[in-house]
Amino acid sequence: MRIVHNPDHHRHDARHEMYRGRLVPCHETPDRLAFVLEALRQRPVGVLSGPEPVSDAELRAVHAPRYLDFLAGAWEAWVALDPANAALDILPSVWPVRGFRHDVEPLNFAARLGLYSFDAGSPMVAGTWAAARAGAACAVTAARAVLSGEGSALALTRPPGHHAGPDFFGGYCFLNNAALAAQTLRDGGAARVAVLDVDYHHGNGTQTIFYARDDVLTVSLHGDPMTEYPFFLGHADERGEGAGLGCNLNLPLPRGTSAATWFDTLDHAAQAVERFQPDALVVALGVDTFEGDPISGFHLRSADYLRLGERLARLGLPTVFTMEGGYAVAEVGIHVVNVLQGFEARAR
Ligand code: OKP
Ligand code: ZN
Repeated sequence: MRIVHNPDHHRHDARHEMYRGRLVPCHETPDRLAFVLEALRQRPVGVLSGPEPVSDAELRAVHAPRYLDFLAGAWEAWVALDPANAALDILPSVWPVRGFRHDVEPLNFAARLGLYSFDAGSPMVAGTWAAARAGAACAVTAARAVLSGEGSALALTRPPGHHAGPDFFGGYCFLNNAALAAQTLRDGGAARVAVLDVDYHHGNGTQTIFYARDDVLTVSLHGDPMTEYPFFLGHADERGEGAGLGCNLNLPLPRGTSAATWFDTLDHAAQAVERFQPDALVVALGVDTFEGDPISGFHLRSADYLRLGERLARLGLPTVFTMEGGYAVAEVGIHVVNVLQGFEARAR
């Protein structure tokens, strides 16, 4: 397994996210990746490398140019408002809901920030763009490695990506690494690609990016959006639209779901992937399904991640993993490496 590590991830090191009317410490922290690297030192299940560059054209295959321009210039615009802002994280506080216009990009920075976001939990700092762009490069590099015959690869990166849509950030995500990997696989010759999202939270960004397409199947099993973040997407009746009708599958599960039920549901997800007959698979790998996760509600235990890896390997597909959530920080490394080890044991 090839493991493409983001050398710039630590530049995204925000302080606070808005929660219940207060600014609370971020859950999505640089030490999450440090724990994965440490676990990989103890169990070297793959070969580490850095990312190759990603082009603007590759980013634009998934994200809107005006959104990319906004992200690239956000920190400078923020500091231009007031030099004192350099000591503060960027958080949005106004959004264009139903009836407001999305076609006109305002000049005001707070308004542009709101136009391109959907929550106040995803702070940006000076290094966010550099970190996110290097993460996108990891995802594209991992996909290129799989295209050139390596059986599997992991984009070992943060911030995560699966909540980021064509032109919006949120849920700690700015660029959709799983979607970029899937698009790279498509452009490199894979006629059909499946994205399987096993993070606790619905992969709303990935769903939205591919919703009208029949060349990329998106499958997500996740906490029921009636009670779980991101709340406004992820229901079972969202099946795709137009040519993409039937190419999106959501498998929402109640908060408190056991590992046994979760694995039964994973089987349904895996069968849907098999029916689609893809040439390659992208796994949006969140390990926030762990029973000890501080913000999630499923009950997987550490050994279950070995089983997850084995089940994914049974699909027998060239596979790109992208690192998504997981906030029981000290266990994130064990769980990610368990998935890779289970995958490699079965794939061999
Ligand atoms: C990102 B990923 C907790 C509120 C939840 C958003 C969760 C984003 C999860 N105070 N905030 O899917 O792991
Ligand atoms: Zn998550």
